[in-house]
Amino acid sequence: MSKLKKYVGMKGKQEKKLPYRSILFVVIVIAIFGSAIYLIMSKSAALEPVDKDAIKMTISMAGFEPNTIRAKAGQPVTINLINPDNSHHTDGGGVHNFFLSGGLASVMPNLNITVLPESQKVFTFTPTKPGEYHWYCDSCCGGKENPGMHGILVVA
Ligand SMILES: [Cu+2]
Repeated sequence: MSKLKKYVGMKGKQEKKLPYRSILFVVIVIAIFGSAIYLIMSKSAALEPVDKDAIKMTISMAGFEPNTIRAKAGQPVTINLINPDNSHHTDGGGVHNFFLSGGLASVMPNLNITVLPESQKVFTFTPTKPGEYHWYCDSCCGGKENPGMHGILVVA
């Protein structure tokens, strides 16, 4: 048998193995991507707000819900902020926050409330002057630049 024949023989064997290896490769790729998608999409059972009297607000990659709240000057506002996202999000690790600047005149307290993945926080503040105050999430998807991560507090 010449060297050339041996080589051709080996090549033939390799070609027979190829479909099996291709299938294995595809299965592994599907398993890896499937797990990644599952980890990102899976959410724990909806978190029930710990404070039933507070305004229930959800913050996730979909934005704030609700994204408008109304209040009266001089009256305290309590928000129960729930973050249902898990920590497998690559953008910000599933952490969100509620950032509201009272501005230079300090007619509103400055708020910077961070909510870790799959958890919630209750916070209270008292707006002192009527007006519209803008809040946003500063920890994901470009933060302030992301048009979906905003909300308006209307104080009468
Ligand atoms: Cu966010």
